[in-house]
Amino acid sequence: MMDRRTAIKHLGGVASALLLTETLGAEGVLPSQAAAQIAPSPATQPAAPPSGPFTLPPLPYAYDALEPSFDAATMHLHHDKHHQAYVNNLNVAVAAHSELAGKTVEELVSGLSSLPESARTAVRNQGGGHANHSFWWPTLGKGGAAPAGELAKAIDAKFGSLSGFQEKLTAAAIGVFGSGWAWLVKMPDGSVAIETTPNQDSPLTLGHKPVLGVDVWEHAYYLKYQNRRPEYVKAFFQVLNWDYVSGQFAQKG
Ligand code: MN3
Repeated sequence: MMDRRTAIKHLGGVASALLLTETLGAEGVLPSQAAAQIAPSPATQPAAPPSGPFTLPPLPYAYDALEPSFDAATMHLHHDKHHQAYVNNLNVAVAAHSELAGKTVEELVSGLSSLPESARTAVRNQGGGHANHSFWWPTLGKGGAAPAGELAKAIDAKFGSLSGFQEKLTAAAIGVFGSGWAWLVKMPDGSVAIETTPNQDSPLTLGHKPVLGVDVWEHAYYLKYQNRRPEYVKAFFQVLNWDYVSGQFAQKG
């Protein structure tokens, strides 16, 4: 019978390495010790993002409140993951800029051109994402089938009718190439207009106040509607909270 040394000599390199590993395992390395050797040390793990100054606002309704138009799974993903990521990334971006501390995200996005260049792109993208979504959630819900008061007058003056407005906003939303938003905004002269923004750019950067908007990033609809953006935009009008939007419009300067 061959002894062990002779046996290893007779095996190929890979097989002998395997045999050697087995032997080490048998010599009493505990599984927990082995795991500790494999796991990265704490020093090599990325630090947790700063928890402020910006925080994720809770949804002002249940995750399934907009069913069946907007499904609960999409709302969880959209709010808890996508919006949270904008908040986290914005906190990282402003952590290196003490001069930005104390500003609201709306102030940051409104004053993009005055920001230090090293912070501008991050505030534009991450701050825009935080501002746009924070604005958006409360405009959804079940409340009113049509605009009221000053907003109803402004929409009629600009678009002739509610259905005329809905047609034009739908066309604008469907026409956004790639990711972005379609908005109804309030102009400095008090009139309303439809505009689109790419990515997470905010109308605030242009000096226009969002009145309502449609998020046409695929993350907003792909789970339920896949590539059918027109169906999603139609569903958006089913969950637009006209009472809230009209009230906000009447309050704004
Ligand atoms: Mn979104």
